[in-house]
Amino acid sequence: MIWNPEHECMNVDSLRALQFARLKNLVERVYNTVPFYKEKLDKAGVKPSDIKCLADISKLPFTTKTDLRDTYPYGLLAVPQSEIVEIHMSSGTTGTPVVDAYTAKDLDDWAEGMARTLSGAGATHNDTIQNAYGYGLFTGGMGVHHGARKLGATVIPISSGNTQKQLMLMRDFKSNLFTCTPSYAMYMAEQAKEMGVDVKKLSLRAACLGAEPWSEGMRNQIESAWGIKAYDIYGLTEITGPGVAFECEAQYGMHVNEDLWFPEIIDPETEQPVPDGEKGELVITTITKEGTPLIRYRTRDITFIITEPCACGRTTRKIHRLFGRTDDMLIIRGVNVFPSQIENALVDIQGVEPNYLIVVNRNEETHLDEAELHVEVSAEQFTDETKGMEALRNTISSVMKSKLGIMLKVKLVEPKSIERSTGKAKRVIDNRKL
Ligand code: DLL
Repeated sequence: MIWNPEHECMNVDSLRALQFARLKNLVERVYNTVPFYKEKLDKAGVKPSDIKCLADISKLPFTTKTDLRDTYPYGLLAVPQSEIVEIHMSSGTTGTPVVDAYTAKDLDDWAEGMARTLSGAGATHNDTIQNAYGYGLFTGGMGVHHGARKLGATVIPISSGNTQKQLMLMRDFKSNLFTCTPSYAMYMAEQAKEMGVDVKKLSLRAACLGAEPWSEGMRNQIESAWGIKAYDIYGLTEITGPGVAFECEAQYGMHVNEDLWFPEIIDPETEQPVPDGEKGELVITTITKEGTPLIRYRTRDITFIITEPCACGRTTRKIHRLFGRTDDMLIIRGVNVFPSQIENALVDIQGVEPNYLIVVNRNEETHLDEAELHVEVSAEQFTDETKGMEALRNTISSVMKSKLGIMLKVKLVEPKSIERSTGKAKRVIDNRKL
């Protein structure tokens, strides 16, 4: 179902005109109200009046995560604090959180983005949505919640974890759709099997999964384990949260809610825009945001704009499933490796689970990087017989060599020995002191 045909199926010229009007208004607003932006634009020699068409967006300077940290907590507010009704934040590696502050109108836009997202997965006001994203400062829980309220569905705010109760409520309240990270969806299915619960007998039709990279292979596994359709959804705290982009029934690429969040793809090195269809870093401008608007925010996420029109009828542009983040990319002996590539390769190998951990060390003597890939063997395959395990290890090694171009030391570990996550899974332990 298309939640908002007026905006989601808008004539493209009208959509560009709307985006331009909103962009112009945004630049004027922040220039006049946020000293940080006035300084940034002055330094770049750009005045709001220089924005004469949508393409002029490329004249504007980028905003980065460091800018957000440097202005913590409220340095980017574009409205009086009395107008802020909710805040969220995420903490990253340095510990200083990045903050997103919302006015009532911002919450409404967020709910709109999420209502479109849930509708994209087929949800209607008749459905019961079990929300297993974490509630709190993380945007997953509240984002789905606001969207489900707008849709008029019944929302079960169970939050993440407590798998036994998740399964019980799915059964008792006949949940039709659930939302969580892909790794938690896998884990729940695994637990259900152990508890003797047949999840295919539940009333579930679909799941909206995101907040971490996952692969097509993982999608297939989740869909067949649950007997549902699994949809990819995307967003980030800085840019409001989930609801920025979502998959429709075509399940190929995520429609960006671009009347609210304007996307660009740039080459992360040269910082120049790349043509549609070419991979690069996603940059987003929050064209309607009031609380903490962001101009040309560098997401660090790698994707491309899909050029073919979508059969679903939406005219909003789609981004491809994410390839990873520029800052999660491991450079092992000069070769760029994304954890999601490893997952993609693993799902095709018989006898292993897509549960893995990459441990990277730097050899003290040779100063070379050594990556060890810990892979869980499936319960059916696991034996004490060394020959069989040795053969499996060799298979994984050679698949990695041919798909990633590097030799990884492979360590097979016992079924269920890699820590499970009810939120975002941790895939990399980097012990290098870089
Ligand atoms: O993860 C928001 C969210 C919640 C999205 C629920 C989807 C569902 P953050 O914690 O700020 O916000 O993390 C944002 O997670 O920049 C991506 O690197 C990654 N990410 C989010 N969705 C996807 C996805 C939420 N579908 C960061 N595929 C983003 C791959 C994703 N990576």
